[in-house]
Amino acid sequence: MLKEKFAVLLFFVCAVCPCRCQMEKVEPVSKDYLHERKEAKDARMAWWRQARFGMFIHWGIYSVPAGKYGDRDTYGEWIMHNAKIPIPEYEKYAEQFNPVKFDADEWVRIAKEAGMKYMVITSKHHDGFSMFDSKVSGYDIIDSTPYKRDVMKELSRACKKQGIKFCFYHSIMDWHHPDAQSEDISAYSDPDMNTSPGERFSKYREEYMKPQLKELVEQYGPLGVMWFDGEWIEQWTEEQGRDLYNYVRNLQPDIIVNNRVGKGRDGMAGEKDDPEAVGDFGTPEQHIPGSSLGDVDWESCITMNNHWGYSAADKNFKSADYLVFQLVDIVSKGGNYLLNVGPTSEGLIPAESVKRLREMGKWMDVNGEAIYDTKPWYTYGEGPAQKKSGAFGESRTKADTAEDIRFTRKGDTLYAICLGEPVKQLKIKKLGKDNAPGISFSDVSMVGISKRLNWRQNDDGLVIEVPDKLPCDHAFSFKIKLAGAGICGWNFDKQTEDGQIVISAYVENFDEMNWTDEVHLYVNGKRAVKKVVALEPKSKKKVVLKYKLSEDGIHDIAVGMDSKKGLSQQIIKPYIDLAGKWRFQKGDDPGYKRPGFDDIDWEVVNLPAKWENHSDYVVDPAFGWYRKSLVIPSGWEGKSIAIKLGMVDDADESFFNGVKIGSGGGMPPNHYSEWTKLRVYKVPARLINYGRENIIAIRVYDSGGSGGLYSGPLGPIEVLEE
Ligand code: FHN
Repeated sequence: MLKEKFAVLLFFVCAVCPCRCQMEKVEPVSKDYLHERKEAKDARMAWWRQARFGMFIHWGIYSVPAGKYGDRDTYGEWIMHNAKIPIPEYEKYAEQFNPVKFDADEWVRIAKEAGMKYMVITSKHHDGFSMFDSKVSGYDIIDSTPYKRDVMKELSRACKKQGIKFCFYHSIMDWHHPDAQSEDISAYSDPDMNTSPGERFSKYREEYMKPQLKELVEQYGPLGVMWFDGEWIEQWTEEQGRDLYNYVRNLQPDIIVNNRVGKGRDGMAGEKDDPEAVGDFGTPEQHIPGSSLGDVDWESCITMNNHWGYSAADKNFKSADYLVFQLVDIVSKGGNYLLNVGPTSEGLIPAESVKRLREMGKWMDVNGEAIYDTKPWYTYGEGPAQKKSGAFGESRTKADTAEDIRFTRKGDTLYAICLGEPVKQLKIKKLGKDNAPGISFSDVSMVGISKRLNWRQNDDGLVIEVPDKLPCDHAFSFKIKLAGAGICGWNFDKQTEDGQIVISAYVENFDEMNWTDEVHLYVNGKRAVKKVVALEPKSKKKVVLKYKLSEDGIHDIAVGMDSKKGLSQQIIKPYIDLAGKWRFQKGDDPGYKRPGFDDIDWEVVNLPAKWENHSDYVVDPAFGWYRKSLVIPSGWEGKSIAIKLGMVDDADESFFNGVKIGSGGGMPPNHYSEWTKLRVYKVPARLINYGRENIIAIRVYDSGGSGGLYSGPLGPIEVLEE
């Protein structure tokens, strides 16, 4: 308070003093937003959680070379770094950047008609070029290009006019700013310019990055989201992230900031399970989590082809069918879908992207209610595709049979979205009396068709009569009114070292009267645990069931009520997790795979952490051999096992007791498909020493030496029937 009084006094003194002395600017007291109350965060995030679908735009002067440099045309927005283009030469692209065909209203209309509710555009990518009017930098669209128009002003206005939330992407890493250089990011030919440890970086942060963020908020705000990136550089820390988070929230208190403001992202999976990590939502990249992340806010950002920035030669576009599938899969798991476009240097969104967005828009016009403002159901879905390849991030496999279902819910309305064309009848297994004991339905219809549908709930599924003519393509949403009370779903949470299993059963009462009943845990078909549960009208509860498994081997567990026990799940005892301590050695030697090889003085590393921290695009310490010894219980005698290795970039060769069990990638790998491929290798029983030590040896190597990425999951070992 005193400080403000002094400032006002000083103002009057100087206002009249001819010397026009430098007025001491009184910085407003900055508020701490790192410990925000849940209600306040919920209110701030509400629009974002309802939106579910946004447009990501990677646009910059890298669209001028459009992926081509020298004899390679596979570059994208990283062309300056990957083609090692010296700064003076790269700056020339700005002089050629003249997007005369740019039409802000058209871009926003394309996003809006696709069903997107917000737009996140690159204000500055890693190349350091500012695509907005910055007084802090001359390396921007106004001062360095012949175009000289403030495209961000036009876009923010068009978004406002059309009711789309305008948001910015901003890169912390900056290859162009002399104070942001570092050993591994050295773009200047003059070696002195390439080292800016500590103090020079903080100068970049305080005197360049923060002032630019202020310009973005003040010149184009209010903004929806500030989407940071490039946080993996060693100069950046979680502490700086917390400070920057507060700085941006103080500029605009209701802005949303992603977790890449700090170090909360773990590689491409996007989310460290550290609730303290700064940032409002997780950011899986080119990846869709295998299941719902509960009430964690997350958003998958995904390219339409293989590049974020415009790369003329890259025609590897995903189909509209696949894009609709990704949207439904993501929303059924409680996430947002940020789908990318890479406009040309003329200012056009590529025709292939526009065509697919239009197709998605037609689908959203019919099915939007099953997407917007929905929450995940207790289980995200069912169907063969799920079994076939686990998480869907890894490849272009698509769930597309009529048995592949995704669920979303809005209050006591459940949407069952069918990912393949149902003919005559559709059976939803997870809504059968067995699988959802006590739960019933009062009405079933199809989104896009007004008339009510005939249905019956059998023990093994809810069977719906499907109309002959379907209201749309790609995926089909059934609207189901929930009634009754009972078990909506259950989840195997964990198994402790000593074999105690912990299961959560989700019980809900959709009716207007009180409800009481028993929830049972069945182990190998026998009732092992029972719990009495009472629920008031329209309420729900999580019921935790615990049981100690005695025998080693495969156990069937199921949760149910009065002898109605639904889908069972196999639990393997003991639980052998491959995550954890492994021995690591760089380099390559054929002896490294041999079971008897003495690896005692190899480095002990933690997996997958060592790999996940490897996601910084530099050639790297993570390539080499990994070995782990493990005892396979004699209780599994004669059984083959499956080993899950997650996603390796670009290539791996894996051995069990010295025998090759699988490999992914290879030379030259098509790294855009390989690094998203989940490795699951089978080990036939004949290779296994039951009750004794076995050795897994993995060689992880890279193709172009231009770095790579990796993320879990790793294990647990699965026991196969045969
Ligand atoms: O390096 C960037 C990449 O160019 C692109 O911007 C993506 C989008 O999420 N993020 C970084 C890679 O994680």
